[in-house]
Amino acid sequence: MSHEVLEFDVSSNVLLEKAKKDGAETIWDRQIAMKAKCGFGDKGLCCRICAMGPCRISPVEGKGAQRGLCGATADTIAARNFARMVAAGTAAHSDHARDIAHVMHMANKDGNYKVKDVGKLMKLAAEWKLDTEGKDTDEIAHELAEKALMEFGKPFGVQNFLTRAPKQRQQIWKDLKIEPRAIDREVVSLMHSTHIGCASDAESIFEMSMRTSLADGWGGSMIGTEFSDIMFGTPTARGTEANLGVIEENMVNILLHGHDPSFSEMVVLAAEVPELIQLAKEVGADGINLVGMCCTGNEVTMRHGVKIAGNFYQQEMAILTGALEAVMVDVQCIFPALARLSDCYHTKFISTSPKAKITGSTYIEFNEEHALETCTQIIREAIMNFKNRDSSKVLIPQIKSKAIVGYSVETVIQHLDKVVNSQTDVFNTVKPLSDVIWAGVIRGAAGVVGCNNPQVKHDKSHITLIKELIKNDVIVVATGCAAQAAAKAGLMTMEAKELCGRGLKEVCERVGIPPVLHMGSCVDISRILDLVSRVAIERGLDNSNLPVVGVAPEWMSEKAVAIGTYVISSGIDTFLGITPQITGSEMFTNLLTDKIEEKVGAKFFFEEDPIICAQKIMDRIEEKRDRLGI
Ligand code: XCC
Ligand code: SF4
Repeated sequence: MSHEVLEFDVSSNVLLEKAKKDGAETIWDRQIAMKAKCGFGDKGLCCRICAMGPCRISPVEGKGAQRGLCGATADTIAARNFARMVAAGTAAHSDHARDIAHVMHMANKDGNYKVKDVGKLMKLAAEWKLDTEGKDTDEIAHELAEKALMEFGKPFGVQNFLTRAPKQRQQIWKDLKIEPRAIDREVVSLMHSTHIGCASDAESIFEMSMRTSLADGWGGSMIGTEFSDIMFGTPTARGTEANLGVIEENMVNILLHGHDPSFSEMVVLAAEVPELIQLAKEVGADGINLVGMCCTGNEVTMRHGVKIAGNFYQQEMAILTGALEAVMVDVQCIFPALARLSDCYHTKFISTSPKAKITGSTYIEFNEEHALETCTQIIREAIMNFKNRDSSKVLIPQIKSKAIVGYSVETVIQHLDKVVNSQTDVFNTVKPLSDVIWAGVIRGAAGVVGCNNPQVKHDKSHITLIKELIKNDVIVVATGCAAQAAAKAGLMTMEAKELCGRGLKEVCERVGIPPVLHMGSCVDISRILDLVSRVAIERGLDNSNLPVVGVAPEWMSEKAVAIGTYVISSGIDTFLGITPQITGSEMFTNLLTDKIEEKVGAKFFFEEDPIICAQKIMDRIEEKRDRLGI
C-alpha cells in the first residue's frame, strides 16, 4: 500500500487568492515590500549596540570599514549579535517556565490549578532531594516550585538538572567552565559581556553563549516541561488531526496560539463547561471547536488531543478562512499583523498576557488567580461573535491529516517495555531503543525541530528531510512547528511506516509507533535531551558518541538559536536549514562549524538543501557508528 504524503503545505494557495479578493495583507505582501534584505545584517556585520553606531563592517577585506568606531571587528560583532540571540531565546523559554513554576506554587486541590501527575511530582521531589516526609501533595508541590524558582536566581551552584546528563558530558561542561549557574544570571551576564567595551574575543563570547544556552536546555526548558507535566499531566499517545481543515463551518471556532500551557489548559477546561456549550447551540452553532497553533497547539494536543490548525506560517491563513470567531494568544511567535488582519473579518483577536500586549488587539488580561473565570469570559465573547460571521467570506480548505501525538519520554519507554515484556532487568529503561540502534535495525535518531521561514517553501524542508531520514532507517522525534509540519503531512500515522526503510518499518510494527514521534513544544526539546542522555548513560557513553543529530530545517526565532547552541553544547551535532547571520566573520563561522567540535564533541552544519542535508546527516550518523564499531 502506498501512503500519500504532501510535499509541502498546499492548504494556503487557495487562501492567498482569497486574501487578494478580501484586501487582506499577508507575510508575502510584506516580503515583497521589504525588497532585498540588508546585506550587512544578513552577514551579522551590523552593530547597533551603542549610539556611536550603527557601525557596518564591509564583508570584503581591505575594502570599506573593517572596524566599528570602538574598534570592534567583524568577528566580535558577529559573535556578539549571535550571543544576544542566545540570551533572548533563553529568556523566552525560561520566563515561560518561571510562570509554570509560579502556577505550581499555587497548586491547590480545591482550586483552579491542581497537581495532575502526583507520581511525577514525587519522582522529581526525590531527584531534587526534597524532604517529603509527612507532607501532602500541595505542600510538596509548593516546596518543589520554590526550589524551581530558585533555579532562576540562586547565588551559588549550578542547574539542578545537569546531573541528568552523562558523567562525561558533565565533566566537559565543568572543564570548559560552562556549567550554567542561575538562569537569570546567565542571561544577564551574557548581556553584560556583550555591552560595548566588554568582551571582544569571539571564542570566549561563544563559550559564554553556550553556558547561557545550557541554562535554557537543562534549566528553563526542562523546568517548563517537567513542571507542565506535573501540573497538567504527562502526555500519552493519542490521536488527533492537523491542518486548516480542522476548522469547522458549523462550529464556534477558537484558535489558541502562543506558548504557555497555564493559559491554554484553562481554555481547554472552560470550553468544556456545559453552559458555554449550551450557549454556543443557542447562537446557532453545533458547539465549540478549539483548535491549536504553534507550541500552545502542541501542548494541548499532546495532553488532550486538541486538533492542530497549523504551524507558524499558517497563523494568517487560519484567519483568512473567515471562520474563526476568536484568536486567543499569550506569548511568543504571534505576528503583530494579526490585529489588522482580523479587522478584515469578524474575528476577535484577543491578547491576554501583560508580557505581550499587541497593538490593535482586544486585551483581556489572564491572571492565574482568576484563571477559569477569565477563560470563560473570553470563550463567551467568542460565542457571542458567531452571529457576526459573514458566510460569504468563509473558505476552509478541506485539507487535514490524522496524526498520533503525545510521546513523552515516559510514554516512549512504556511502548518499548511492551515489546521486551517482563525482562525485569530492562524494565523501565531505554535499552530496547539502544539495542535496535546497536543492532543497526535503526541507523540512528534525529530530532527535527523549529519554525517556518519564508526563505523556504512552507514545510517543504521539514517534510523532504524527514522522509529522507525515515527512508534511511533513522527514527525521527519532532517538536514545535516541525512536528506540526510532519503531522499535517501524514508522517505521524502508523501508515507512514510504508515510507520507512525495512528496519525502521519493523520497529514501528513491533512497538506500535509511527516513525515520527511528536514529543511536544519547543521547551520539550528538553525531553529529547533527556532521552538521548538516557541512551548514552545506558551504554556508558557520552551523547557525542551516539549516532543522533538535531535538525532545524526552517528555523527563524532567537529561541531556535538558543536551542541549536545548547544542543551542540550537549554533544549533539546540529544541522541548520537556514544559515544564521554570522557568515560575515569567517573566524566565527569556522568556530561554529568546525573548531568547536574539539571542545564539545559536536558542531553546527549549515545546509539549505534538504536532500543534501539528509545525506550529510546520514554520513555523520554512519561516521559515528563506525567509531563505535557497530
Ligand atoms: Fe515559534 Fe514555538 Fe518556532 Fe514554532 S517552532 S515558530 S519558535 S512556535 Ni518553537
Ligand atoms: Fe559601533 Fe562599537 Fe558601538 Fe557597535 S559598539 S555600534 S561597533 S562603536
